[in-house]
Amino acid sequence: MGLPKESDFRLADAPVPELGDGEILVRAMYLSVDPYMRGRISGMKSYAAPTEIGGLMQGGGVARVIETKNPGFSVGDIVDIYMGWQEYAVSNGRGLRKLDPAVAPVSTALGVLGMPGMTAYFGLLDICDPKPGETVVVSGAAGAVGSIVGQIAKIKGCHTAGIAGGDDKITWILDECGYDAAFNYKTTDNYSAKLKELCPNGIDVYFDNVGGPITDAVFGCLNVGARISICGQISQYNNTQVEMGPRLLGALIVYRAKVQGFLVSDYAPRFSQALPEMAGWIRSGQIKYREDIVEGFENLPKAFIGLLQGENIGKRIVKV
Ligand code: NAP
Ligand code: FER
Repeated sequence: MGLPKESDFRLADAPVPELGDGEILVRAMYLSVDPYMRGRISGMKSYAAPTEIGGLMQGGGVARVIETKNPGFSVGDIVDIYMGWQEYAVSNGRGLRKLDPAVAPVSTALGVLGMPGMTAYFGLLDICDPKPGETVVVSGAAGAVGSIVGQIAKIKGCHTAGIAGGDDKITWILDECGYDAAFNYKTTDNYSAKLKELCPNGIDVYFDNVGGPITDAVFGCLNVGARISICGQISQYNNTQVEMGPRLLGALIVYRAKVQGFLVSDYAPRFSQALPEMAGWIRSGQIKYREDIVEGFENLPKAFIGLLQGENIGKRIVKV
């Protein structure tokens, strides 16, 4: 309960298993820290399977093949692999994606060209279907997902407003990610007044990464026919007591708005179409991304705890 502490984590040694036929051994290059990992260690029911006390923290990684008994892989191949917070892992190769460093830096497989990028893509386009001229508001707008959502909305011809928790974050999303408007929720008292100022035509689409009082304020500024994508509720992940609510659902009647939660994994069959489109937008300069790289395997817990506190700009990754 509450914000995890470094003392909740333990670094442990274990022997590297012998390879069986068809298996590969990989060594981690980059490991991901993501907000959903909080759900694994909450003791509450979550869509992410729990990590038991003493178990390995699960998560995505980018790793190099260092030994192989699988004809589909060569030593030196770089793969996107769900390997958890460990330096070495054995895999049968199923479900691994080989990465080409010539296409993009391989670390992007954990960010813009990986799970968070696909979350932005489908959570915006599939759930909200933004139309040219509409106003799109994004919370968590300077993070791995939110920074990409605003840029896709811009590509679709929308007016975009972002909400994030730092002046440096606001500068980055305005100057680099092309958000039309933005505000720092940590230094703004009246979110509702600010939203009305920044979105004079009302809000047609809301991409919610955070929940809580920010989302309450957006609900009061919707347009008729608004669409709301519930991507994450990070403001609630460290709560020690479940908050009551939502209480503002009357707004959905007034504005005949639609709210939908989604999981990126449900779109996995469509990633192979969306990834090349995203890569094209990066090449054409229409999508900018930023990685927030923390060095050192031993710093995984610290990097994860800092992510939950908003230390990161863009996608936080640990370089092993
Ligand atoms: P991220 O935004 O890069 O990092 C998390 C950010 O959350 C922090 O930088 C911090 O930024 C913000 N935050 C922390 N506490 C907050 C609070 N009390 N109120 C408002 N903001 C707070 O993380 P991400 O990987 O892109 O994930 C963003 C959200 O998407 C998360 O809620 C995550 O669970 C969700 N997600 C959902 C799916 C899905 O399939 N549904 C997939 C991926 C991610 P500030 O400085 O702005 O506070
Ligand atoms: C997944 C579905 C959802 C997944 C991650 C998420 C790593 C993230 C959800 C969140 O951050 O709330 O299959 O795989």
